[in-house]
Amino acid sequence: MSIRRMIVALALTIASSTAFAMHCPVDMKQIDEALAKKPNLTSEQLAEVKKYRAEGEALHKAGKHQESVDTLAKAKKILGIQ
Ligand SMILES: [Cu+2]
Repeated sequence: MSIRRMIVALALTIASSTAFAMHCPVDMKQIDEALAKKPNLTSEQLAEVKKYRAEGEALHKAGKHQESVDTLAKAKKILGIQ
């Protein structure tokens, strides 16, 4: 692999990880906003949403942004976001 290709590959890796890093807080904010509106969920669903929300935040802080986005997506699905 040439130096030039390595630099391009590195730049793409940084760009994509930054995109994920930006995505988790947006998802967390959407979940918090939905929760603040007192969604019409069962207590089981609410517990699940809160569990995924907490897991997502922990994964985000651990730098596992893809896992975080996937976990937060489960919470969003229960809340009916998007
Ligand atoms: Cu993240």
